[in-house]
Amino acid sequence: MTPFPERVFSGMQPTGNLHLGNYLGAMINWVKMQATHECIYCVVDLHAITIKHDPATLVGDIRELTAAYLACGLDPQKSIIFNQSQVSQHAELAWIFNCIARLGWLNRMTQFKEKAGKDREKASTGLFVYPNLMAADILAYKATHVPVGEDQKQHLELSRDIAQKFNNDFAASIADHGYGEAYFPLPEPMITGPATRVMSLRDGQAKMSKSDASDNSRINMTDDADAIAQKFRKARTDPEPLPSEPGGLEERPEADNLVGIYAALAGTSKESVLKEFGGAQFSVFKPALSELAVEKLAPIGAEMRRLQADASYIDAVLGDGAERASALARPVLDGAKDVLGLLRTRK
Ligand code: AQP
Repeated sequence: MTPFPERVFSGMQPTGNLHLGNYLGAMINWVKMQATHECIYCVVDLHAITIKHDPATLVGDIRELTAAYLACGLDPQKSIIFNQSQVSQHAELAWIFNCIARLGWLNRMTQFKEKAGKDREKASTGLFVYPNLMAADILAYKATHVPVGEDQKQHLELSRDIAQKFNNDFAASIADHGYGEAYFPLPEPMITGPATRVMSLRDGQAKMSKSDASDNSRINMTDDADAIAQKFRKARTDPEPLPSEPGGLEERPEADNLVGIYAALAGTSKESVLKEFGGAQFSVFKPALSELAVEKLAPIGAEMRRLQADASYIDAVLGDGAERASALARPVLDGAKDVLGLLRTRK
């Protein structure tokens, strides 16, 4: 396979309610990767319109998510930060991928089934082909590494299948155009955050999620100290004290989740959390967890509020990022068109 230079791409939807799972599962990793890689971080607003949305709030949600990126430590000098709809190559490449991906592949996507719910016939076709747009987001930059939470593993596999099929189906044309053996890399999922699957505070079997109707199920990045303490106080648990070894968390999903959150926030392991709290009741552990969460999240929330008050700064970051992203994506899309045999008369 042609070697591709390492490049990181990831994104989040501006659908509000950014939560601790998004932070621990993805964002923490994104920040770290800036030190070692060329990184591109996108606010994927075209994905946000695959479900019912309110045009009156979307712009604010885009700015809020951008403020969260910056407040968590993404640096627009080091990384490219932009919103997807300002770089038209994403949508164009997604159309090409609509013609590459097979219906059977998309029919297997569990996230579509969950999000479409019982009334699948009423889901938008955009929601169905969402993974093709995600593949385009990544491959428009020939990105090689994609840091995400565990729930995105299946979509990443589909991105790899699309890249592989494009490379196989058009191998001769790819070689004729001087691109060697492969036009697109097979992007690697990086599911390596401190907590790749943070669970709901109300149900240890369900993922913490933006769309859960219960706000008590998640810690939002904008929650204040009182809300955080109240949500952890109300978090579902069992009546047993904490065990002193991680093995004792098996069959105790709620306890396992809270210990995992503590470990991720403290930058340590579950084992060392249990060394400290083994034998303790939740009445002792939950306040300690709240205190730690407030210590880590309050500065981020405050910085988000400060940045959000300056919409022109946020817009300038996104505008500059979109220019830089377009400059990278344009030749990739042009090359894909050449490989497909489409005629380009405009430079
Ligand atoms: N609970 C989670 N634990 C760890 N990582 C998580 N992620 C999401 N939930 C958890 C990761 O965060 C990023 C969010 O990407 P997105 O905004 O495109 O996804 P989304 O579907 O809008 O966000 P949610 O929170 O998953 O909302 P729901 O469940 O309502 O659809 C991804 O990297 C994801 O893996």
